[in-house]
Amino acid sequence: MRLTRYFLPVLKETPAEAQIVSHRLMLRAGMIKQQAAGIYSWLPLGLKVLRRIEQIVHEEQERAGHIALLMPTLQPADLWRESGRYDDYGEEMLRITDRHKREMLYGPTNEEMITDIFRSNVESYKQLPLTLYHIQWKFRDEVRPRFGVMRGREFLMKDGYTFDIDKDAALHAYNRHMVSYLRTYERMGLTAIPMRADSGPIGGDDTHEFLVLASTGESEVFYDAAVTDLHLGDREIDYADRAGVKAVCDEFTTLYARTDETHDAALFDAIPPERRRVGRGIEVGQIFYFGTKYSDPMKANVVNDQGARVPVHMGSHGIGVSRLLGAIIEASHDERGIIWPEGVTPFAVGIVNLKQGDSATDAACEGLYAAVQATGLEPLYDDRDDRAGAKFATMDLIGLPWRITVGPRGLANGVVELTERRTGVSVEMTAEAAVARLVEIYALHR
Ligand code: P5A
Repeated sequence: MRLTRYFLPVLKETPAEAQIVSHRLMLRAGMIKQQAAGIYSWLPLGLKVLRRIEQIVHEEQERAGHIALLMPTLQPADLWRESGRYDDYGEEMLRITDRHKREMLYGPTNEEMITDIFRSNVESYKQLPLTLYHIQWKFRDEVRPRFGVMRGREFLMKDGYTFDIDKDAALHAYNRHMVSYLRTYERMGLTAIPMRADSGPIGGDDTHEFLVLASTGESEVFYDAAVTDLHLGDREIDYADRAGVKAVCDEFTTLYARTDETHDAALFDAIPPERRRVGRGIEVGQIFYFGTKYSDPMKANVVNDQGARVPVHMGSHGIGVSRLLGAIIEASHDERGIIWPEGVTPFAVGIVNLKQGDSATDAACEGLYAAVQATGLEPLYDDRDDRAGAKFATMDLIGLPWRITVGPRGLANGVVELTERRTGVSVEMTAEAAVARLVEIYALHR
């Protein structure tokens, strides 16, 4: 993409309404525009990151054997009457009446609808286990929408639903989700810690939230510092291996890590004092096992191997896809702007032309632009006729992890400059070497 042909409405001023850094930077970098309280348009740069996050979520869900579908945003109220949640959900639910006076709602989550799909189509235990998920917009009429996409009213969620014949199988589905989520967050450059949590309106006894540590987080968290050293890395996971998947979950949930909802002071005090931490965290996902809470009232039964009809054991598993943009920025920025981890960056590299209009420099930039594209990576070429300082400021603000600077002086020596956004370290090399280096770097994030 050439910047002169792109739509990147960056703001010079810091927007007064934004209280936290991720909200400020998303507005300044021209990623989102607020349309009403907690409701945003996704401008091209914001949409690109959102799509990258979705892509990682899809890849990791498919890897775990989970199947994508797509349910609508609007749902009939009657389904929610069947589960008893229509009245329970309260004012957070946006209720709508259509022209035929039928009661509808904008879905805050999809347990009822997926249970309806299941009961209409699945008869036998032989069709289990089954995990269906989608990535779809949700609406929750939060009292205090704030912090930009972090607590929106309309927000994008990945929500997956598991159907199993018994509790053991359902807990394996729960564990599979925990591991697939750990992989998902790591690919986004995040450390998200699973913490025992409270189930709220979704229900059930077994539930973990995934928290990214950040001083601006809405949840208070208590943890053993050693949990922050745990990483999945590139180990192979066999999602069919119940014991193996459980062992990974045990590794990540044995050390103390809880939110204020489930905090236990006695257990916390048992941690060696130098490892005790109290902080704040951003909830980027939550998983639930709730047994037959929905399958019982909604009669989602299957025939078991004894020929009896039994309600299925269910769980639901969510990732805050749009919230993740805010969480990643909270975890990765400096005073000049965003620093995207390679896994989610909107463009692989920024190309800065220091002397637009100089034929040799323009030609070198064009050649580099084509060479990067030929590798399958996407460059953003700042081809504006502007000062070097202004170009660097834009690149730093929008946070591309790598920048190649091309100017007449370097070209006279046959080199360009490759700069890492995170460290600010610049290295001179030939244009070919810079492209080869980028290919190496991004191969690690596929
Ligand atoms: C699990 C999937 C559920 O709704 N039902 C389907 C279950 N869980 S949850 O914890 O309530 O939401 C899942 C994740 O969605 C994000 N989230 C939000 N993101 C932005 N703005 C909001 N108002 C908002 N509310 C929830 C969180 O990341 C949460 O973990």
